[in-house]
Amino acid sequence: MEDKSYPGWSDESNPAVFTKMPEQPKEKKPGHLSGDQIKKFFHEGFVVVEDFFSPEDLQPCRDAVEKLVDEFAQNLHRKGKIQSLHKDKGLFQRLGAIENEFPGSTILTIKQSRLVQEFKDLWTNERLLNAVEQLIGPNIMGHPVWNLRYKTPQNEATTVPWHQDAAYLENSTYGVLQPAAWIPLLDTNETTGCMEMIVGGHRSGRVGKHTCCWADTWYVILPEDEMSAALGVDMERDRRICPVPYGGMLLLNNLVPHRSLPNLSTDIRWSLDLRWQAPNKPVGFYGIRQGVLMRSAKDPDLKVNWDELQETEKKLYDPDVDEFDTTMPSPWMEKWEITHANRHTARFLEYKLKPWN
Ligand SMILES: O=C(O)CCC(=O)C(=O)O
Ligand SMILES: [Fe+2]
Repeated sequence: MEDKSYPGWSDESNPAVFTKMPEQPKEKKPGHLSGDQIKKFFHEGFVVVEDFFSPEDLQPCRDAVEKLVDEFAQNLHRKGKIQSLHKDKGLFQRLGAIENEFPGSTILTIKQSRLVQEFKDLWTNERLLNAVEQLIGPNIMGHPVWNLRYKTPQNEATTVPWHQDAAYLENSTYGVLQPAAWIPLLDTNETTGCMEMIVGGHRSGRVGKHTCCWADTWYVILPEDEMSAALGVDMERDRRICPVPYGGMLLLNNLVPHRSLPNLSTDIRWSLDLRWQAPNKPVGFYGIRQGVLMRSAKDPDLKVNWDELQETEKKLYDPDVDEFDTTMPSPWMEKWEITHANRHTARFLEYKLKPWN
């Protein structure tokens, strides 16, 4: 018997939202995807677009990450958590060395999640928004969930198990197309830990029953047998490992199941994931942040007001908590059955009782 008692469970099914291509822009614009690429996005649930970004688009992000890591190291050093600043190490090594000296550093960097100007520029990159317009139409809002991922070598906390992105958000988004661009800052492949996708896993228009949490992480999991039963996919036939070279991106929708593979290399696999959706639909981020309008058909000169992304009074984390706390209490922990409790779920239960929730 299907257990319907978890708040995340829904028998809603919205296949057309995720499989039907919208009307295409009349005029051809820089960055536009080919007809085949758009068809692939809607039919397979994702598409790898190689050679999309120039080094001028991505180098500022690499530099910004380097600066963020430097500031992070300086802070740990000042507070006596690390003895060495590891300044001799470059972008692909330094955070790994810091993590070795002060385990949990990788998690602390995510919790900071600072949206610096360079990431804003990439998110609103003209050519990228032209491509997004082909997927969702001319009114475009940036979705409040974005990540800089720093997959340090052999680190469990950054190996994301099978999931549909919708499982992390409120049920009100189960029928909202929210395309994501996954943009690596180096060549990614099976060794550095690229993504693995389930071709066509979005076609049923459903969200499978996820559970929480995987190992010592805050991630939800879509078990393989549930994926086959609920979404009608064949785990052996439909899985695809998706290497994405530097300069390329993987575009995916929020119902296609995917996971990220472990990083077996000695380099950090840095990537950014950015999302968009139509502005008149719910973003489903638990009232923590709203979206930010990036394009409006009515107002071609729209200036992006980044203040729209500011956190509301609801916080993801306790503002007074120890800055070196490495737990990630997360709102989706309430959506799914906790089949594996850990320090993150324990902290979530504790936080729920706090006044800002
Ligand atoms: O980058 C990863 O390891 C996982 C990314 C992911 O699941 C996403 O961007 O939706
Ligand atoms: Fe994801």
